[in-house]
Amino acid sequence: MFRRILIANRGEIAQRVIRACQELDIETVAVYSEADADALYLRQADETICIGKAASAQSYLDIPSIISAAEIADVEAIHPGYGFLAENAHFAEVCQSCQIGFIGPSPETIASVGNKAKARDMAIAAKVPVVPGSDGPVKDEEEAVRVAQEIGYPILIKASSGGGGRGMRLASNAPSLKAGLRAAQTEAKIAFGDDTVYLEKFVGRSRHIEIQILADKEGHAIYLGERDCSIQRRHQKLIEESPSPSISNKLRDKMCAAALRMVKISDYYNAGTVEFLVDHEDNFFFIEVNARVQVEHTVTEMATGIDIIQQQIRLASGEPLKIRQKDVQVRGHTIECRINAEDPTKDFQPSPGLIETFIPPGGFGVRVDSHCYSGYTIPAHYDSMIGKLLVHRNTREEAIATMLRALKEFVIKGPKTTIPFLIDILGHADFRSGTHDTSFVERHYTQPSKR
Ligand code: MV4
Repeated sequence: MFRRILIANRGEIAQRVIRACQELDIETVAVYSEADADALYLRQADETICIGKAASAQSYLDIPSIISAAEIADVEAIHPGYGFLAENAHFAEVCQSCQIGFIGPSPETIASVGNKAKARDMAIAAKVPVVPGSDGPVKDEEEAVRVAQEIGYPILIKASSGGGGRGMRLASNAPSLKAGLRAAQTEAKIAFGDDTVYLEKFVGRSRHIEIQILADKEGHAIYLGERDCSIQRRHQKLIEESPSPSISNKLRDKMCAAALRMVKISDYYNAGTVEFLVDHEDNFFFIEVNARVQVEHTVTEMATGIDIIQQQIRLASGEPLKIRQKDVQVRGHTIECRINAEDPTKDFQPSPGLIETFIPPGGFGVRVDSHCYSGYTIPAHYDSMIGKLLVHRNTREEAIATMLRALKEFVIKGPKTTIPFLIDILGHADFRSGTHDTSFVERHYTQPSKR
């Protein structure tokens, strides 16, 4: 087991990893930018090192600076969290070449599943259903138009190096396909340094269901049930839950088995998520693999009682997977709401600044993962998520009631937050009935002009 770990991240996930390490008697080294000097997680770490300026490129994305901190602090491994360098194969490689453990998959696996077109090819080879689409990247307009004719519009243009909705364009006919192709390639070149794109038939009225997996370096892998992440706004997840209110046990078993086949064919180890779409006829389609721990890993922790971060650390240290599939039980119902410092009355524009009062909710079945406190100033430089509120109860109805009570109890004075918006969603009939799909937010909360 590792003696000392550096957390190459900030905010609530840095705090989450520090807590996991403390319970494993592992010393922690936290890094921070100048904008995070008053962050709560720094007070919980054994050692703290400032790695640079507020801008992510000069701190949390600065590989030489993070590696230097790791060398100075003499750590044995780095936990990348999510975002930033978590799915950067080059960073994982640099760790490897510096004999520093990387708490995640191998650089090769990160690179292969990180190329969404290659991941599709692996899914096909593993007999995992994929959406009808192009056979690998499309070379030019002619090929794109021909493929689109074969599979039928509407078509989604996706960046091979994208993911999470970035670089995606929807086309409903040949002219919009040609325009969308150029736009997607330009955006992908700038954002990812790779302009290759592939096509998929757009699956409308779909639900976004992802399977959490854990795998060791000897090839033993288990699934930890699913998370339904269909409540999203512009590809940002807002509410996640487990189990999904809308899939049968038969469909669940098929998706979990498919997720394990993806793990096997990609030589995946550590924690990961296999993402699927489910259409309104209960057909499921592979979308992508997320080679990192996700924001919403906490939903699965509450649902199964398994500490995913501690499992990541154990697996990265070379321990075999000790949890057997038959021991994994998804109990009760878990719902998570992401709390963002954004103003729902102003098109969700970020609302950073001083938190005058911060009083998180508590009580039966409530968990709050947040790095905020009264007097903390939310910096403007990073993602607007300031915490996660989770509830775990025996039934979905009870979980919704507890979540509503907890959201109303949450006091955050100063910055605007999405709490009122979340309260509205939790009260909406389509959400409460569990019949919603990924178009829910757009359909119920987006002015026609902004659709
Ligand atoms: C799709 C899709 C429909 N058809 N692919 C979104 C980002 C990444 N996780 C995959 N995503 C999707 N891929 C096909 N062929 C629907 C989504 C999707 C989505 C798309 C638009 C708006 C919101 C969405 C929420 C979840 C999934």
